[in-house]
Amino acid sequence: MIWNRKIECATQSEIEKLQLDKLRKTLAHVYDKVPFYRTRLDSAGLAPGNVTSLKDLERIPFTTKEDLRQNYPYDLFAVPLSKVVRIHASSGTTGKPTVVGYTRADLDMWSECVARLVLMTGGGESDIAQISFGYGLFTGALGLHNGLEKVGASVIPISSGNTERQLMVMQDFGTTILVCTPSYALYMSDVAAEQGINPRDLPVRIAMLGGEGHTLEMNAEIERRWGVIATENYGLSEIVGPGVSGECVHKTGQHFNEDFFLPEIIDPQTGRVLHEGEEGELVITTIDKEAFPLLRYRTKDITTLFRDTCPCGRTSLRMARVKGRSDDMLIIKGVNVYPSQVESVLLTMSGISPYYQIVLGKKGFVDTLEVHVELVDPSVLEVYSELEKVERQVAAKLHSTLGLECKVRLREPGAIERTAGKAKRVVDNRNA
Ligand code: DLL
Repeated sequence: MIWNRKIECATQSEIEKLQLDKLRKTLAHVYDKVPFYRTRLDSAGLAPGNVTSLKDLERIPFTTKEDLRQNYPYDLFAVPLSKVVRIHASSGTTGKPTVVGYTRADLDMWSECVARLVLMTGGGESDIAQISFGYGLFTGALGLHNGLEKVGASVIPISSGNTERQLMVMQDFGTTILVCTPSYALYMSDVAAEQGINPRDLPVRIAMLGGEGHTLEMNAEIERRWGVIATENYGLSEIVGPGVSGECVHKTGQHFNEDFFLPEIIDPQTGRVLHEGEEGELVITTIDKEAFPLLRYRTKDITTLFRDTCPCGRTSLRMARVKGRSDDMLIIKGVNVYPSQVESVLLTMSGISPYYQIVLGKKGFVDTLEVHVELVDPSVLEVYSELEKVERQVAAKLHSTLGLECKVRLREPGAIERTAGKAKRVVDNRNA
């Protein structure tokens, strides 16, 4: 399979024409089939037939996770269940999950999206892909699975966990593409080292990482440990799962599948639409889905969209690494901090490992921030003066970068919880 040059190298005006056409079809479809959207569009005074430009999108009200919850499980489906061939749900741990259905055509569209991402990382039919995301309601595993099969790779659906076995399979089956979260790639490399395996000696050549954010520094660390090219891909279950955007080998930002998903960036506070190049919350309208179309869905992910030439030749809109979720942004003593900023600082310091956790507390009425991070060499913990020195160095670097005083607690190797899925970076004890 080769990539879809017609779409991926289209001019902006060709794409916009296609987007408008698909948007109008989507609006007509949801207006007809989903009472929730009909009411919303009526109240905005927007009949689908009156949409004549992409600018009209701004007149459509946002859809939020709360709307999805209130229509649980199937009220936003735009086709009868007899046409739905797959059901997934969000990985949220609190409350009811959000439920997403796919028709056969939706699954084909999803595979196409993911196949593009695989091809742009340099993957293809001669690859052996080990999928170390959890199979189940989570979209990560099956999403990558179908896209990798579509390009003809040999897929190993191992799922997440049992890390020793993961390494054995990698070695024995000759895995060339590793698919997992960045946290799990990191953790697997530690377990490999414990077992006397140098991950660089394994046949893996590409790591397709997604499902959670990771900084450039963490990306470089994973590439160094594994001796691979590690690309990032992004998506969310409400929209499709993985396949919304992903990096090519040049890693100049994630190519956005804009012929399927129409993105906007808004100011998360006011909802005002921002220009390309400005940072804000990503909002997505699906324009090629049958079962579960979403209009102007607020992802809560903070990023930037931009357009410039990429050496790979693709002209698609690109998306910067996600800085964090708007609801993960910490406001400590009036300073805004994203966990990713802490990660960037920690990974540039020697002597400490990439395992960290941000612990929030309260002293009186004031929020406190502690950064717990593991040492590479546990003997530092035994020499108090040395321990204090390293803690002070890390705290000073965090202070100068974040503009915020925080306490650093160095921990012994292995003290911070490992994960085969998405890492829990923030522990909030403020209301404990
Ligand atoms: O995590 C879908 C996915 C799976 C994407 C595997 C890529 C690979 P959810 O469980 O619904 O779906 O979580 C979606 O995870 O809104 C982001 O906050 C975060 N996220 C996913 N990928 C990235 C990424 C899947 N590359 C939520 N960078 C999203 C930053 C990411 N955050």
